[in-house]
Amino acid sequence: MIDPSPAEGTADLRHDWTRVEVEALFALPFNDLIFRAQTAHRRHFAANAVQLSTLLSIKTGGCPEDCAYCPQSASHDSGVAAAKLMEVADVVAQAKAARDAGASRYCMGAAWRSPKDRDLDQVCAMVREVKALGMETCATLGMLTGGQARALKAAGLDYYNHNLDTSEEFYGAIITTRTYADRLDTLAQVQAAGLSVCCGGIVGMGEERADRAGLLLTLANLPQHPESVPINMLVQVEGTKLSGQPPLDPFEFVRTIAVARLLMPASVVRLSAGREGFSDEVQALCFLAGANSIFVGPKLLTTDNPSRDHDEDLFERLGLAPLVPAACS
Ligand code: SAM
Ligand code: DTB
Ligand code: SF4
Repeated sequence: MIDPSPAEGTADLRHDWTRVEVEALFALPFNDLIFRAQTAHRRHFAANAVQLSTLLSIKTGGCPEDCAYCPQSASHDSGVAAAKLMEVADVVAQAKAARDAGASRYCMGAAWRSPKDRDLDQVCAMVREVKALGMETCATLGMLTGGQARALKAAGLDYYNHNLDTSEEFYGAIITTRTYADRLDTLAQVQAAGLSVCCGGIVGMGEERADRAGLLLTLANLPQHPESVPINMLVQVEGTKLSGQPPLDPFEFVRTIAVARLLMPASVVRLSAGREGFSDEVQALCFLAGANSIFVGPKLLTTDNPSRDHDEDLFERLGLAPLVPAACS
Protein backbone atom coordinates (compact mmCIF):
# COMPACT_ATOMS: atom_id res chain seq x y z
CA MET A 1 0.00 0.00 0.00
CA ILE A 2 1.27 3.50 -0.75
CA ASP A 3 0.17 6.90 0.48
CA PRO A 4 -1.66 9.25 -1.86
CA SER A 5 0.27 12.44 -2.57
CA PRO A 6 -1.48 15.60 -1.43
CA ALA A 7 -3.72 17.27 -3.99
CA GLU A 8 -2.02 20.23 -5.60
CA GLY A 9 -4.80 22.72 -5.04
CA THR A 10 -7.79 24.01 -6.87
CA ALA A 11 -6.27 26.51 -9.30
CA ASP A 12 -7.20 24.43 -12.36
CA LEU A 13 -10.78 23.61 -11.27
CA ARG A 14 -13.37 25.14 -13.60
CA HIS A 15 -17.18 25.15 -13.57
CA ASP A 16 -17.72 27.05 -16.81
CA TRP A 17 -16.92 24.42 -19.43
CA THR A 18 -18.66 24.82 -22.77
CA ARG A 19 -20.06 22.05 -24.96
CA VAL A 20 -17.66 23.06 -27.74
CA GLU A 21 -14.65 22.67 -25.43
CA VAL A 22 -15.79 19.27 -24.18
CA GLU A 23 -16.51 17.96 -27.66
CA ALA A 24 -13.09 19.23 -28.80
CA LEU A 25 -11.43 17.19 -26.03
CA PHE A 26 -13.30 14.06 -27.16
CA ALA A 27 -12.12 14.70 -30.73
CA LEU A 28 -8.39 15.00 -29.92
CA PRO A 29 -6.04 12.39 -31.39
CA PHE A 30 -6.00 9.54 -28.85
CA ASN A 31 -2.35 10.03 -27.86
CA ASP A 32 -2.83 13.76 -27.26
CA LEU A 33 -5.92 13.19 -25.15
CA ILE A 34 -4.32 10.50 -23.00
CA PHE A 35 -1.11 12.51 -22.55
CA ARG A 36 -3.10 15.55 -21.37
CA ALA A 37 -5.26 13.46 -19.04
CA GLN A 38 -2.26 11.69 -17.49
CA THR A 39 -0.53 15.07 -16.98
CA ALA A 40 -3.62 16.48 -15.20
CA HIS A 41 -3.86 13.29 -13.16
CA ARG A 42 -0.30 13.67 -11.85
CA ARG A 43 -0.97 17.27 -10.76
CA HIS A 44 -3.54 16.01 -8.24
CA PHE A 45 -2.90 12.36 -7.44
CA ALA A 46 -0.15 9.84 -6.85
CA ALA A 47 0.46 8.37 -10.30
CA ASN A 48 0.17 4.70 -9.35
CA ALA A 49 -2.38 4.63 -6.53
CA VAL A 50 -5.89 3.25 -7.09
CA GLN A 51 -8.71 3.38 -4.53
CA LEU A 52 -10.54 0.08 -3.89
CA SER A 53 -14.25 -0.14 -3.00
CA THR A 54 -16.45 -3.20 -2.58
CA LEU A 55 -20.17 -3.25 -3.40
CA LEU A 56 -22.97 -5.14 -1.72
CA SER A 57 -26.59 -5.28 -2.83
CA ILE A 58 -28.35 -4.92 0.54
CA LYS A 59 -31.81 -4.96 -1.06
CA THR A 60 -32.02 -6.72 -4.40
CA GLY A 61 -34.54 -6.65 -7.24
CA GLY A 62 -38.23 -5.79 -7.57
CA CYS A 63 -37.51 -2.09 -8.17
CA PRO A 64 -40.44 0.08 -9.30
CA GLU A 65 -38.26 2.26 -11.56
CA ASP A 66 -37.92 1.44 -15.27
CA CYS A 67 -34.20 2.11 -15.91
CA ALA A 68 -33.66 0.40 -19.28
CA TYR A 69 -30.22 -0.95 -18.36
CA CYS A 70 -31.03 -2.42 -14.96
CA PRO A 71 -31.54 -6.10 -14.15
CA GLN A 72 -33.21 -5.10 -10.86
CA SER A 73 -36.15 -3.25 -12.41
CA ALA A 74 -39.49 -5.05 -11.87
CA SER A 75 -40.29 -4.17 -15.50
CA HIS A 76 -37.57 -6.58 -16.67
CA ASP A 77 -37.58 -10.34 -16.70
CA SER A 78 -33.86 -10.73 -16.01
CA GLY A 79 -33.96 -13.66 -13.59
CA VAL A 80 -32.90 -11.49 -10.61
CA ALA A 81 -35.15 -12.53 -7.72
CA ALA A 82 -36.52 -9.81 -5.43
CA ALA A 83 -35.24 -10.04 -1.85
CA LYS A 84 -35.86 -8.18 1.41
CA LEU A 85 -33.46 -5.70 3.02
CA MET A 86 -30.53 -7.65 4.53
CA GLU A 87 -29.94 -7.99 8.27
CA VAL A 88 -27.34 -5.63 9.75
CA ALA A 89 -25.14 -8.46 11.08
CA ASP A 90 -24.92 -10.13 7.64
CA VAL A 91 -23.88 -6.86 6.00
CA VAL A 92 -21.22 -6.23 8.65
CA ALA A 93 -19.79 -9.75 8.22
CA GLN A 94 -19.46 -9.19 4.47
CA ALA A 95 -17.93 -5.73 4.97
CA LYS A 96 -15.31 -7.20 7.31
CA ALA A 97 -14.40 -9.80 4.67
CA ALA A 98 -14.09 -7.03 2.05
CA ARG A 99 -11.87 -5.00 4.37
CA ASP A 100 -9.68 -8.03 5.02
CA ALA A 101 -9.40 -8.52 1.23
CA GLY A 102 -8.08 -4.95 0.86
CA ALA A 103 -11.09 -2.69 0.19
CA SER A 104 -10.98 0.69 1.95
CA ARG A 105 -14.61 1.68 1.19
CA TYR A 106 -17.82 -0.31 1.45
CA CYS A 107 -20.71 0.66 -0.81
CA MET A 108 -24.22 -0.54 0.03
CA GLY A 109 -26.78 -0.47 -2.79
CA ALA A 110 -30.56 -0.87 -2.65
CA ALA A 111 -33.03 -1.37 -5.50
CA TRP A 112 -35.35 1.40 -4.31
CA ARG A 113 -36.86 4.47 -5.92
CA SER A 114 -36.25 6.10 -2.51
CA PRO A 115 -35.89 4.68 1.01
CA LYS A 116 -38.79 4.41 3.49
CA ASP A 117 -37.96 5.92 6.88
CA ARG A 118 -38.10 2.54 8.67
CA ASP A 119 -35.67 1.04 6.13
CA LEU A 120 -33.44 4.07 6.44
CA ASP A 121 -33.04 3.41 10.19
CA GLN A 122 -31.76 -0.06 9.37
CA VAL A 123 -29.36 1.31 6.72
CA CYS A 124 -28.10 3.86 9.27
CA ALA A 125 -27.33 0.97 11.64
CA MET A 126 -25.36 -0.73 8.84
CA VAL A 127 -23.45 2.49 8.16
CA ARG A 128 -22.55 2.93 11.85
CA GLU A 129 -21.23 -0.61 12.14
CA VAL A 130 -19.31 -0.65 8.84
CA LYS A 131 -17.73 2.67 9.80
CA ALA A 132 -16.66 1.10 13.12
CA LEU A 133 -14.65 -1.45 11.13
CA GLY A 134 -12.41 1.42 10.03
CA MET A 135 -13.79 1.56 6.47
CA GLU A 136 -15.13 4.49 4.51
CA THR A 137 -18.85 4.11 3.85
CA CYS A 138 -20.94 4.71 0.74
CA ALA A 139 -24.62 4.09 0.01
CA THR A 140 -26.82 4.24 -3.07
CA LEU A 141 -30.49 4.04 -2.16
CA GLY A 142 -32.28 6.16 -4.78
CA MET A 143 -33.76 9.62 -4.25
CA LEU A 144 -33.28 11.22 -0.81
CA THR A 145 -34.93 14.06 1.06
CA GLY A 146 -32.72 16.52 2.93
CA GLY A 147 -33.69 14.91 6.25
CA GLN A 148 -32.71 11.45 5.02
CA ALA A 149 -29.35 12.74 3.76
CA ARG A 150 -28.69 14.36 7.14
CA ALA A 151 -29.64 11.15 8.98
CA LEU A 152 -27.17 9.15 6.87
CA LYS A 153 -24.46 11.74 7.50
CA ALA A 154 -25.11 11.59 11.26
CA ALA A 155 -24.78 7.79 11.14
CA GLY A 156 -21.28 8.14 9.66
CA LEU A 157 -21.90 7.91 5.91
CA ASP A 158 -19.00 9.33 3.89
CA TYR A 159 -20.24 9.11 0.26
CA TYR A 160 -23.62 8.95 -1.44
CA ASN A 161 -23.77 7.51 -4.96
CA HIS A 162 -26.50 8.85 -7.23
CA ASN A 163 -25.79 8.84 -10.95
CA LEU A 164 -27.08 11.17 -13.66
CA ASP A 165 -26.50 8.18 -15.95
CA THR A 166 -26.42 10.10 -19.26
CA SER A 167 -27.07 13.49 -20.88
CA GLU A 168 -30.30 15.32 -20.15
CA GLU A 169 -31.21 14.95 -23.87
CA PHE A 170 -30.82 11.14 -23.94
CA TYR A 171 -32.17 10.53 -20.42
CA GLY A 172 -35.82 10.14 -21.48
CA ALA A 173 -34.91 7.21 -23.75
CA ILE A 174 -33.54 5.34 -20.70
CA ILE A 175 -35.77 6.20 -17.72
CA THR A 176 -39.33 7.52 -17.61
CA THR A 177 -40.22 7.05 -13.93
CA ARG A 178 -38.09 9.91 -12.56
CA THR A 179 -36.61 13.02 -14.10
CA TYR A 180 -33.16 14.49 -14.54
CA ALA A 181 -34.29 17.34 -12.27
CA ASP A 182 -35.20 14.77 -9.54
CA ARG A 183 -31.65 13.47 -9.73
CA LEU A 184 -30.09 16.92 -9.55
CA ASP A 185 -32.30 17.70 -6.56
CA THR A 186 -31.08 14.60 -4.65
CA LEU A 187 -27.48 15.54 -5.46
CA ALA A 188 -28.07 19.03 -4.02
CA GLN A 189 -29.60 17.55 -0.83
CA VAL A 190 -26.67 15.16 -0.46
CA GLN A 191 -24.11 17.94 -0.90
CA ALA A 192 -25.97 20.25 1.49
CA ALA A 193 -25.92 17.52 4.16
CA GLY A 194 -22.12 17.50 3.97
CA LEU A 195 -21.82 14.09 2.31
CA SER A 196 -19.25 13.51 -0.42
CA VAL A 197 -20.95 13.02 -3.78
CA CYS A 198 -20.31 10.03 -6.04
CA CYS A 199 -21.98 10.76 -9.36
CA GLY A 200 -21.35 9.58 -12.89
CA GLY A 201 -23.05 7.58 -15.58
CA ILE A 202 -23.20 4.69 -18.00
CA VAL A 203 -21.89 4.56 -21.56
CA GLY A 204 -22.64 2.02 -24.26
CA MET A 205 -26.41 2.47 -23.99
CA GLY A 206 -26.78 3.53 -27.65
CA GLU A 207 -26.10 7.20 -26.89
CA GLU A 208 -24.07 9.48 -29.17
CA ARG A 209 -20.69 10.97 -28.30
CA ALA A 210 -22.58 14.26 -27.79
CA ASP A 211 -24.47 12.57 -24.94
CA ARG A 212 -21.28 11.36 -23.29
CA ALA A 213 -19.98 14.93 -23.61
CA GLY A 214 -23.29 16.29 -22.25
CA LEU A 215 -23.14 14.03 -19.17
CA LEU A 216 -19.57 15.11 -18.34
CA LEU A 217 -20.39 18.77 -19.06
CA THR A 218 -23.29 18.68 -16.56
CA LEU A 219 -21.12 17.03 -13.90
CA ALA A 220 -18.21 19.43 -14.41
CA ASN A 221 -20.44 22.51 -14.25
CA LEU A 222 -22.15 21.53 -10.97
CA PRO A 223 -21.45 24.10 -8.21
CA GLN A 224 -18.95 21.58 -6.82
CA HIS A 225 -17.40 18.68 -8.74
CA PRO A 226 -18.50 15.29 -7.38
CA GLU A 227 -15.68 13.94 -5.24
CA SER A 228 -16.06 10.62 -7.07
CA VAL A 229 -17.08 10.10 -10.72
CA PRO A 230 -17.96 6.52 -11.69
CA ILE A 231 -17.89 5.76 -15.40
CA ASN A 232 -19.77 2.52 -16.04
CA MET A 233 -19.72 0.51 -19.26
CA LEU A 234 -23.21 -0.92 -19.75
CA VAL A 235 -23.28 -4.50 -18.47
CA GLN A 236 -25.76 -6.10 -20.83
CA VAL A 237 -28.14 -8.38 -18.97
CA GLU A 238 -30.57 -10.57 -20.89
CA GLY A 239 -34.17 -9.56 -20.28
CA THR A 240 -33.35 -5.84 -19.89
CA LYS A 241 -34.40 -3.36 -22.59
CA LEU A 242 -30.80 -2.63 -23.51
CA SER A 243 -29.68 -6.21 -23.94
CA GLY A 244 -28.40 -6.78 -27.48
CA GLN A 245 -27.15 -3.19 -27.83
CA PRO A 246 -24.13 -2.95 -30.23
CA PRO A 247 -21.07 -2.73 -27.94
CA LEU A 248 -19.26 0.60 -27.61
CA ASP A 249 -15.67 0.76 -28.93
CA PRO A 250 -13.46 0.38 -25.79
CA PHE A 251 -11.29 3.29 -27.02
CA GLU A 252 -14.37 5.52 -26.73
CA PHE A 253 -14.76 4.32 -23.13
CA VAL A 254 -11.11 5.25 -22.47
CA ARG A 255 -11.72 8.66 -24.05
CA THR A 256 -14.68 9.19 -21.72
CA ILE A 257 -12.43 8.48 -18.70
CA ALA A 258 -9.78 10.87 -20.05
CA VAL A 259 -12.26 13.71 -20.61
CA ALA A 260 -13.72 13.18 -17.10
CA ARG A 261 -10.17 13.43 -15.71
CA LEU A 262 -9.52 16.69 -17.61
CA LEU A 263 -12.84 18.35 -16.69
CA MET A 264 -12.73 17.33 -13.00
CA PRO A 265 -8.98 17.00 -12.35
CA ALA A 266 -9.19 16.74 -8.55
CA SER A 267 -12.02 14.17 -8.49
CA VAL A 268 -11.46 10.46 -8.18
CA VAL A 269 -12.59 8.86 -11.47
CA ARG A 270 -13.82 5.29 -11.14
CA LEU A 271 -13.41 2.63 -13.79
CA SER A 272 -16.70 1.19 -12.60
CA ALA A 273 -18.99 -1.52 -14.06
CA GLY A 274 -17.81 -3.34 -17.17
CA ARG A 275 -14.30 -4.44 -16.19
CA GLU A 276 -15.27 -8.10 -16.56
CA GLY A 277 -15.74 -7.45 -20.28
CA PHE A 278 -12.48 -5.51 -20.73
CA SER A 279 -9.06 -6.96 -21.49
CA ASP A 280 -6.23 -6.17 -19.07
CA GLU A 281 -4.82 -3.89 -21.79
CA VAL A 282 -8.01 -1.78 -21.98
CA GLN A 283 -8.03 -1.50 -18.19
CA ALA A 284 -4.38 -0.35 -18.28
CA LEU A 285 -5.37 2.35 -20.79
CA CYS A 286 -8.15 3.47 -18.42
CA PHE A 287 -5.59 3.89 -15.61
CA LEU A 288 -3.32 5.79 -18.00
CA ALA A 289 -6.28 8.03 -18.90
CA GLY A 290 -6.69 8.93 -15.23
CA ALA A 291 -8.98 6.35 -13.66
CA ASN A 292 -7.92 5.89 -10.04
CA SER A 293 -10.63 3.85 -8.41
CA ILE A 294 -12.25 0.44 -9.03
CA PHE A 295 -14.70 -1.97 -7.45
CA VAL A 296 -13.04 -5.13 -6.16
CA GLY A 297 -14.64 -8.44 -5.26
CA PRO A 298 -16.30 -11.03 -7.47
CA LYS A 299 -19.69 -9.24 -7.72
CA LEU A 300 -20.87 -5.73 -8.45
CA LEU A 301 -24.53 -5.63 -7.33
CA THR A 302 -25.98 -8.54 -9.30
CA THR A 303 -23.39 -9.06 -12.08
CA ASP A 304 -19.84 -10.42 -12.12
CA ASN A 305 -16.64 -8.47 -11.51
CA PRO A 306 -13.03 -9.75 -11.91
CA SER A 307 -11.74 -11.97 -9.11
CA ARG A 308 -9.47 -10.53 -6.43
CA ASP A 309 -6.63 -12.79 -7.65
CA HIS A 310 -6.94 -11.44 -11.17
CA ASP A 311 -6.90 -7.83 -9.92
CA GLU A 312 -3.93 -8.43 -7.63
CA ASP A 313 -2.01 -9.91 -10.55
CA LEU A 314 -2.97 -6.96 -12.78
CA PHE A 315 -1.82 -4.45 -10.13
CA GLU A 316 1.48 -6.34 -9.82
CA ARG A 317 2.02 -6.32 -13.60
CA LEU A 318 1.24 -2.59 -13.81
CA GLY A 319 3.04 -1.49 -10.63
CA LEU A 320 -0.18 -0.15 -9.15
CA ALA A 321 -0.94 -0.08 -5.42
CA PRO A 322 -4.12 0.45 -3.40
CA LEU A 323 -4.63 4.03 -2.27
CA VAL A 324 -4.84 4.44 1.49
CA PRO A 325 -7.46 7.04 2.43
CA ALA A 326 -6.33 9.44 5.15
CA ALA A 327 -9.04 8.08 7.50
CA CYS A 328 -7.65 4.53 7.22
CA SER A 329 -3.90 5.16 7.43
N1 SAM B 1 -31.67 2.22 -7.03
C1 SAM B 1 -30.73 3.23 -6.79
C2 SAM B 1 -30.61 4.22 -7.93
O1 SAM B 1 -30.73 3.82 -9.07
O2 SAM B 1 -30.39 5.40 -7.65
C3 SAM B 1 -29.35 2.71 -6.43
C4 SAM B 1 -28.83 1.44 -7.09
S1 SAM B 1 -28.56 1.50 -8.84
C5 SAM B 1 -28.36 -0.18 -9.29
C6 SAM B 1 -26.96 2.25 -8.97
C7 SAM B 1 -26.40 2.52 -10.33
O3 SAM B 1 -25.95 1.32 -10.91
C8 SAM B 1 -27.32 3.09 -11.38
O4 SAM B 1 -27.50 4.47 -11.26
C9 SAM B 1 -26.57 2.78 -12.67
O5 SAM B 1 -25.75 3.87 -13.03
C10 SAM B 1 -25.73 1.56 -12.30
N2 SAM B 1 -26.13 0.38 -13.07
C11 SAM B 1 -27.25 -0.35 -12.90
N3 SAM B 1 -27.34 -1.35 -13.81
C12 SAM B 1 -26.24 -1.25 -14.60
C13 SAM B 1 -25.76 -1.97 -15.72
N4 SAM B 1 -26.44 -3.00 -16.23
N5 SAM B 1 -24.60 -1.60 -16.28
C14 SAM B 1 -23.90 -0.56 -15.76
N6 SAM B 1 -24.31 0.18 -14.70
C15 SAM B 1 -25.46 -0.16 -14.12
C1 DTB C 1 -22.06 2.82 -9.98
O1 DTB C 1 -21.90 3.86 -10.66
N1 DTB C 1 -21.91 1.58 -10.45
C2 DTB C 1 -22.19 0.61 -9.42
C3 DTB C 1 -22.45 1.49 -8.19
N2 DTB C 1 -22.39 2.81 -8.70
C4 DTB C 1 -23.63 1.25 -7.36
C5 DTB C 1 -23.26 -0.36 -9.78
C6 DTB C 1 -22.99 -1.14 -11.05
C7 DTB C 1 -24.08 -2.13 -11.22
C8 DTB C 1 -23.86 -3.03 -12.40
C9 DTB C 1 -24.97 -3.97 -12.60
C10 DTB C 1 -25.21 -4.94 -11.50
O2 DTB C 1 -24.25 -5.57 -10.98
O3 DTB C 1 -26.38 -5.14 -11.13
FE1 SF4 D 1 -34.10 0.61 -9.57
FE2 SF4 D 1 -31.72 1.76 -9.31
FE3 SF4 D 1 -32.08 -0.30 -11.01
FE4 SF4 D 1 -33.15 2.05 -11.59
S1 SF4 D 1 -30.95 1.61 -11.41
S2 SF4 D 1 -34.17 0.08 -11.73
S3 SF4 D 1 -33.69 2.81 -9.57
S4 SF4 D 1 -32.23 -0.37 -8.81
